Amino acid sequence: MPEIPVPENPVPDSDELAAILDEAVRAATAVPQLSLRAPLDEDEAYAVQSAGVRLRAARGDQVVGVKLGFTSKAKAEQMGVADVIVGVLHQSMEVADEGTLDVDTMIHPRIEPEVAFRLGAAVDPHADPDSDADIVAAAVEVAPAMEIIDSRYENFKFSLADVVADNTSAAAYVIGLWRPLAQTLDELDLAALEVALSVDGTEAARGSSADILGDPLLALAAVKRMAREHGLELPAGSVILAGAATAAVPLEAGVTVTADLAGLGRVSLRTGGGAA
Ligand code: 0L1
Ligand code: MG
Repeated sequence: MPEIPVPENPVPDSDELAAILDEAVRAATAVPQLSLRAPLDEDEAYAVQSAGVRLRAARGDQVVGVKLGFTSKAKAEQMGVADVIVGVLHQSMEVADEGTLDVDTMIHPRIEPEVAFRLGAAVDPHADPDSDADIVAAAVEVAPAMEIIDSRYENFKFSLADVVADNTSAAAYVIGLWRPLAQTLDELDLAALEVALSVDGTEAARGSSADILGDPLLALAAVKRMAREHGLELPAGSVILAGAATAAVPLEAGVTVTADLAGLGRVSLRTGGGAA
């Protein structure tokens, strides 16, 4: 009888890979890059991300929105990528404005100032694929925001597929006061807001909302396209994090971090944790 060869290292499926990252989140312990264990293409990486979203949803951690990554030219060039990436925001990731985030629940968190939008109506990503008019009309509110990213990989080191599988490092977010988008656009040029990130009152990073795809409003079209390509839904109420306006800053315990987006407003959080 011919011998059937047994592969020495069978490629784990997306549920197994998602479980590794999920456990890394829950244990706040970094893991080796998935791509070192098995080569992943972009579709496989998004399949791992979706499997991770299902794991959280099965625990009752609802999906509340989406986020874009690699929206700044500098970060995209650094990663050698030509397109944005998309991740999923869960209810448990939300921190109230001026609230407290326990950094001991994270591995090596970093924080970045962002612009957030909220959809007042559902958008079908497959409707009118060449137009962004529906998502622009559905985006009724805008707010200053900060995202906390926390790569689940050792040394915050990853390939493009790794970071997509890891839900684009999404870990937490905080949103300031929502304002009506239409009125805000009459008063402000959303593409030219000066943005400052400070830690305990000392400036840690400065940039411009122009760093977000040239104009944060362009994130809406990008979100619709990425949702269509990667099977995400955009129900009414969805929060959209458009991208970072400065480089991300390491987040320590026992500090207050504030993002000031000139004209749009400010948002802040305190950090707890740091127990020896
Ligand atoms: O939100 C972001 O721009 C981060 C995307 C993932 C890359 C990273 O973790 O730095
Ligand atoms: Mg971000």
